[in-house]
Amino acid sequence: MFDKVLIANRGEIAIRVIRACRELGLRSVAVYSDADRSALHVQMADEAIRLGPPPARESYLRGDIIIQAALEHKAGAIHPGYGFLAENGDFAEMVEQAGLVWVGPPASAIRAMGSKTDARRMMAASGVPVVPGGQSGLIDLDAALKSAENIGYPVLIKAAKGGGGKGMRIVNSAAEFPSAFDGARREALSAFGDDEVYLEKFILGPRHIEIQILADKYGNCVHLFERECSIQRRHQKVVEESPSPALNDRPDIRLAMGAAAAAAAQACGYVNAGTVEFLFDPAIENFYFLEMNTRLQVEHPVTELVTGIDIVQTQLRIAQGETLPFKQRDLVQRGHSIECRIYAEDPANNFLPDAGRIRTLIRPDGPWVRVDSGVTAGDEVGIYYDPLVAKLITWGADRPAAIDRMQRALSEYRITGFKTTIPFSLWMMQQPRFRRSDFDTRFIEQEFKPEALHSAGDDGRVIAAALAAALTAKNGLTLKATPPAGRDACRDEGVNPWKAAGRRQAMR
Ligand code: MV4
Repeated sequence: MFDKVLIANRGEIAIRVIRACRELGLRSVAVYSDADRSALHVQMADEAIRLGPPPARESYLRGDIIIQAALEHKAGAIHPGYGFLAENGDFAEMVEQAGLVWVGPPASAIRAMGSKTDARRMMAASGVPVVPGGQSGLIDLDAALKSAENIGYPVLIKAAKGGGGKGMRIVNSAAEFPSAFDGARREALSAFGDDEVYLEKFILGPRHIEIQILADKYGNCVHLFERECSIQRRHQKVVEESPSPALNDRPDIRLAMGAAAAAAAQACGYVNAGTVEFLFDPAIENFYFLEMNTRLQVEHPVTELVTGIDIVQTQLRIAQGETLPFKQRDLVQRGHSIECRIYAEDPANNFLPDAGRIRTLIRPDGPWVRVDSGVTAGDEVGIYYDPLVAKLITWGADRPAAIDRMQRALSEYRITGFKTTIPFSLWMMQQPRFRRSDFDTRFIEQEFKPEALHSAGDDGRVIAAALAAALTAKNGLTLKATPPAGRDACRDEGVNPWKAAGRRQAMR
């Protein structure tokens, strides 16, 4: 049906899709902005096309140029990855109107789930549990106040076109309501161009658990079980895992959530890969539909490692018109998988985004360790795009084994040139509450103090980086040096960066 795929994305996810294409014998076409001219995804693809200047508006968001490029280069399909144009219903429609295959859900499903109020209504109508609240969008204060009284405080005001936590307001009493309502509407208008908001009962201390689904064009739909995504910071996920330890002694809830997700997908005529997000209230063991993400997600690898299903390959096969190659009864969760997102941010300084050229890059390796990365030594990590530089994923026979392996892998990881969240992830893996699965979406704000990363010795990373920097300066090495630059510099001096003082302390 198609034998060449244009990947309308960059970084690690573009590479992830290129790899799936190659494994399936499909040719790949990369696109790039001027900032990414020599990026890894451009080198790895069979062909590459320049889009425009670095800003996303002038490059990765230029749907018109991307479709034109696909046609000119005779790609038969477009895979959007995540972000950029992935959840743009108009773009999905334009792709198909151009006679290309869209490797994603129908534009109608993207649009249906883009309106949180429509999605809520649709889910409630198909028997999927939703958070108690109003069934429609609100613009009238008196009606909203009445609705809030009915629901009972605390209530949460959310933007109808929102998602990802922007424009939400918690309201504890009627007295606070009017100003919160105004504020939420103003924020919704400026962020999403629409001031419609709606109300939900505020669930205190929930866990965020989501279900991966796959649906083909013939009405077959399966779920690939759940991912635990409660470890977030300002609505940015940091650690994800599968299965969710919150459901380990509740296989009945896991089953019900999976069935609800498949029902949700079927309710909106879903095709391809998608994720249904739920809030799980551990206090009463209830779960509620939150929203549906109509794209491949960043954290898909943990599901791949516990189910053995290649989600991206399956996306491409579904788009080719194949029927799902497995049934629900063929699918099981085996062992445990964890992902740590590695961001170019300084965790000791309020996670401020950092930028710079990668001087040293040593990736962890070894059994049951996977690194999905979009960068290589010498690359400039800039300010134009998402600060995610890599995802480190481990698998273990059980959760403690996966966490121990993650800790081991994190302790091997060396990135210098800018600050990363590696030390933060290392801190997280050592937290007793994390290890006990005693956490909810508030964990980081409750437990993390930047001082935790300044503790004596840390893990030698600082020492190795300082040594590498000093020696690089002394020897006048060019910074474009191949990966072992920093390490060889250390080794020349008889210093082993893994044995630097204090590193043992970081290990449990
Ligand atoms: C909620 C909630 C509590 N009660 N809805 C945040 C992102 C958006 N997708 C929905 N979010 C929430 N909705 C009700 N009725 C708490 C959150 C929330 C949250 C959800 C998932 C993961 C992290 C979170 C952090 C803060 C708040």
